[in-house]
Amino acid sequence: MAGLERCAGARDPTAAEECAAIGEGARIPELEGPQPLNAHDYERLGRIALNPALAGYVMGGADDEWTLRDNIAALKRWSLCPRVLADVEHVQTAVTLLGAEISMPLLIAPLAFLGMASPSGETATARAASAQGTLMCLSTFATVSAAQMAEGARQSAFWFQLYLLRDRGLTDSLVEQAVAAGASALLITVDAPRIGNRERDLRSGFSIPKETSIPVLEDFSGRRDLSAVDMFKLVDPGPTWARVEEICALTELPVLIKGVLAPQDAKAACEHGAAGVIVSNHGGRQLDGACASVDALPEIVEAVDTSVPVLVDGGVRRGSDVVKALALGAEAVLIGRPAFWALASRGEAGVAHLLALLRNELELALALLGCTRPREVGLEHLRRAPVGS
Ligand code: FNR
Ligand code: LAC
Repeated sequence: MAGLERCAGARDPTAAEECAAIGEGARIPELEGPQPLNAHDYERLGRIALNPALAGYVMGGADDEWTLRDNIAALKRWSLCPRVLADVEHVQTAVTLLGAEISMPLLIAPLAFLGMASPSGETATARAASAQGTLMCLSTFATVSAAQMAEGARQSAFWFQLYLLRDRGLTDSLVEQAVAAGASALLITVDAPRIGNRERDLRSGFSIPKETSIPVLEDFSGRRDLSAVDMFKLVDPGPTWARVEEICALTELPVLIKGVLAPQDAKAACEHGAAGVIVSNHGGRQLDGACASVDALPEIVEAVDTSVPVLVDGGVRRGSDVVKALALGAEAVLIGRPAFWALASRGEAGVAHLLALLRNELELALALLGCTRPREVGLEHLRRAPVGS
């Protein structure tokens, strides 16, 4: 499809205008059309590639979207303080996380319904992540089962994201299926006992067409188009840490708890068997007014005191955002929406390209900061940006 002509036919006029500004730039052979240079370009392309209701589901947050915006703003409230003459001829981005080496401290967060962005959504995303030396987290609300994804994305390491469902037998069987399919970690999302109030979806009538396969629903008879609210009726609002312990006892895999903002909960996660904590407010999609995830990070890092790795997500769009998260004590970050946009606009090649762009940005940010590897970044590299900046 011709790039800029495609922008002209876009369904979202603002996105079309912004997309035209991307221009042709340096060409990436396997990508047609406007050449994205960064995650923002992918957002513009993704917004025109998807129908408005699905694009709204992806970009949206809860209520007035304060937390959604604050995730981005909070990263900008920090500025970087580089060191010089530090011999940065050889900079490497690879890190070891839970015993496995990945090419950079950046993973793809769990994202529901990736098959609505591109026909082989989850599989393509897993392959792209693996090709770039990192991994993706497969959502409970994926459009393929863990076994199907593993079949299509052989050799691709992945983590499995678990929602604690009302049906405990089904929840346990999801864990078994993920283990059998070769997941290398589980992450239990705990910030969504109910779905947040997403008014974009209410206005647009966003729904998951009945033709879209959602394996976790396969037992449901009389399937119709479903809203995200319908999907969350599967999720148990009742579990406590005891249920986390039960899940930990089901598997040898490391279990991480995703969606923690309070240091007390991070401590509790460690006490109840978690192998890691993911500081997250679900990309601003749950409790609006919740603090930005990077603002919650330092106290959580202090609370767990190196006993387990702390990861963070929300608003990461640049390599310089990654180094800020590292400086605040995160071992790695996850990206959500940018991967959805890249998949929607350019499929597997787009996701791989987005990850390559972010890794290059990270490598450059490390060099310019005076660091040769991610672990060298520390609080000494951060300053509070002047108020109002
Ligand atoms: C999500 N997120 C999410 N989280 C989760 O634990 N299970 C899931 O199925 C989903 N699904 C999902 C769909 C879409 C469209 C979005 C945008 C987000 C939350 C996700 O894992 C992550 O926490 C945020 O997306 C991170 O914020 P950014 O990077 O999108 O700003
Ligand atoms: C979301 C889910 C599915 O945020 O986690 O839409």
